[in-house]
Amino acid sequence: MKEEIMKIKLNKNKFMEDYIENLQRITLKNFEDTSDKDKYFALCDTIMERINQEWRDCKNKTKKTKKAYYFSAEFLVGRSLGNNLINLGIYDEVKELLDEIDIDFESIENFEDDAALGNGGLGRLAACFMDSAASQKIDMYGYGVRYREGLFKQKIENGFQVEEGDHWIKDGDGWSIRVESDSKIVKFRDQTVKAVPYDMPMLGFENGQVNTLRLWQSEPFEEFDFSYFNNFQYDKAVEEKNRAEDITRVLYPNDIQREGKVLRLKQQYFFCSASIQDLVEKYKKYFENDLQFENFPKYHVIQLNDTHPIVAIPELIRVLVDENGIDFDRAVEITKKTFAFTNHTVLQEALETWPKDIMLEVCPRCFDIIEKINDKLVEDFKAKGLSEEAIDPYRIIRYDQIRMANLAIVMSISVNGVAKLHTKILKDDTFNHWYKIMPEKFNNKTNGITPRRWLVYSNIRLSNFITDKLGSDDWKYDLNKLKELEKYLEDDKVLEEINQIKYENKKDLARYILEQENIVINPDSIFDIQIKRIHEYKRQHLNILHIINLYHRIKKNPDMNFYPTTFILGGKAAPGYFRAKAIIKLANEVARVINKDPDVNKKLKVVFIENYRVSYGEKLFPAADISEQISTAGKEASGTGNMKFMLNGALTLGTYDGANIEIFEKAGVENNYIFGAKVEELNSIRDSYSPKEYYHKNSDIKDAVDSLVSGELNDDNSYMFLDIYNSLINPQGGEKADSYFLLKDFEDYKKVHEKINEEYSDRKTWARKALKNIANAGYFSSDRTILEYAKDIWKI
Ligand code: 6GP
Repeated sequence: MKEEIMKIKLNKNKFMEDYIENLQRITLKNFEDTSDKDKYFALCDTIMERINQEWRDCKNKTKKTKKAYYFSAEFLVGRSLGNNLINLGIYDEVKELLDEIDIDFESIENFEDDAALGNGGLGRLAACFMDSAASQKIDMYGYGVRYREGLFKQKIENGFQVEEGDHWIKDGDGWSIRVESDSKIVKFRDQTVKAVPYDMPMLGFENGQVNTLRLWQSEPFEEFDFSYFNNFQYDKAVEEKNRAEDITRVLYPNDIQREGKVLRLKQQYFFCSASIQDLVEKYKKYFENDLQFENFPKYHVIQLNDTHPIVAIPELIRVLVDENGIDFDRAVEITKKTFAFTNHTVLQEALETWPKDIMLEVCPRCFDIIEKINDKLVEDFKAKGLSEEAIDPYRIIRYDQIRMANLAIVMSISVNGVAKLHTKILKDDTFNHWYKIMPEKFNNKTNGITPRRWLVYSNIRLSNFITDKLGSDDWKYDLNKLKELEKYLEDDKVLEEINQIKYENKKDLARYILEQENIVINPDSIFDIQIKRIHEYKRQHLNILHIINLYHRIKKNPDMNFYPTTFILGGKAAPGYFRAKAIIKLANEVARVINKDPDVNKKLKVVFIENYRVSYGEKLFPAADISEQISTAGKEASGTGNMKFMLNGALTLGTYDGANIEIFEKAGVENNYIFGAKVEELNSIRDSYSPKEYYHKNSDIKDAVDSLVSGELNDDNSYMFLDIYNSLINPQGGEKADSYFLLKDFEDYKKVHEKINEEYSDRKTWARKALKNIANAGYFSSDRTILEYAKDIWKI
């Protein structure tokens, strides 16, 4: 294995020469006069030149083998510079080289804007998969959208979230190549646009493999419509251009929640149509002499990342039938063998349905095709003697709504969930009717994360320590090797080193937080971190209610035995999700009150991170003692932040949910902190649950909940805290009280926090638990996940 691994050879002198030359050439400035921005872009260029040969080789090699195509509306890539240097195996060398000419690498790195072309888990998973596929030498191409504006930037003003645009490429894009000649025409009912691909190299880890992430940008079909110009209708010409560019102008900022807008379906159809055309066109070219569309699935498998790209299914049929003269039934058979579908959440509000009229407005031919598939399906069920009622859950179209997941399940070779429990819920509940008639399609692929970005790059101390202890860096290629670290479980010196590394990372984070948030935190305190999108099911408000109650208890009893703790929260709320924004306001208000209170602020600190994003995460994960994973059981499909924390030696404080369960399984329940009701219990009490009972019986719960409306906390007349209060015990307008069971789990959560607080002082035992977690994180490498997709689903 190792022999195959080939670093891109770095000829230091040549690199330096090229770099300086690029710098001066692209800026027309002398070296001394160049800015950080200039230096950053010249570095991108110099690296892109170095990988060009490998990239071309990968694009042109072994054309006639099966390849995987990952269709996703989101790729949350983050920054690329550091990661690319790591994967090329030249990170340290380049850093040194720049140092020699007095360039501070960190400020250049900080110049790069995150490519935030995704909302959260689903998009970041896609990016981890790109890294792992290349690192495992799997030919996988990503297809998506090149949003001009990525996920909004979050400002916190007076404790409220305020959204700002994220024009991430305003200064240029050092990592993409515009491939004009591969442009496609995409036709909507009311407009025709040009889809222009921008290719980003996806580098394997020290192996010479370069896969491609192809993102489509929407542009006017003809740059200027001269007929308008000739008629002096300039406005009209500009309007057309804007209308075309609108399609990929901005990423919809809803995570989980669907967005039933025409423009959203246009985005989906836009990138799916361009991508399908791309595949079919290339196929025809390569198989010119022996063109049989029956063989298309022998060479292509398309993985659909949730419901967003499902419209690619009717689009493939359309292209085969309308543009290549294939008979409809044959086209359906070919298509059925080509697609595979991943579901990423059981929350009903995410399962996309499109109203017939919207689909007719965007891509009428796709509606035709879906209708035919639906008719055939219903006919088959009727032939088998099923009643109308029994057929109902299977219908793709019902009451003029198109149920995209049903379309994907009928038309795919595989349906998978993203953690064991999640897949079980899909089978037993969400898609149970399908599971009953096609059990063989259903399978689990527990998520993973790339160890390159989330350990090698972001936690250099721990990474070097592991290499040192294991005597080689083989673990970077096979993360299961971390298991060997268990030989140090009883080695006091090594355990001390683990604590020391964590401590250094916490000092780094404290410095960064002081710089960014202007809050002083103490690296000797416990760092307890919850970072993820803000959502009721993730229960950040459980965390905050507990902090409020803790604050009150410390105030009442200043001598209470308590290990100083810093609670850190971060995450964005969808702009239209009032209650999630209320949770952000609450976190900031609680932080304000506690941090300024001299009675407690030596023991308790609360930080709300502004604008949490991939690059901020790279600083937070390495510095955590406690990883908060406290979703209502059954709601978090998997979670992947939980894996990043584990790999970096944090202990999980979590519910029996998503991949937490598998983390507990691998690292041992005794090395983590589990609390809360299991999904079976919640299912059994769902109808009888009364949060008021908990509220009245438990004085700590009452204390915390009442503080929402007591006047102690100020929501600036936004009624936000009242809204949270009502959601818990005083539901309005048909809503169910506390549907995420915060009050039910509160006492248990409080107890487990007490346990953590007590046990943290035994530093050696703590380090041993951290080591247990690190040593057993190998399973959660996305290398393992992607190999499972390749073997079980893609058969490549
Ligand atoms: C997320 C899930 O909420 C998260 O649990 C999982 O780890 C992640 O996907 C990757 O599988 N789902 C989404 O982000 C989403 O938008 C439609 O689902």
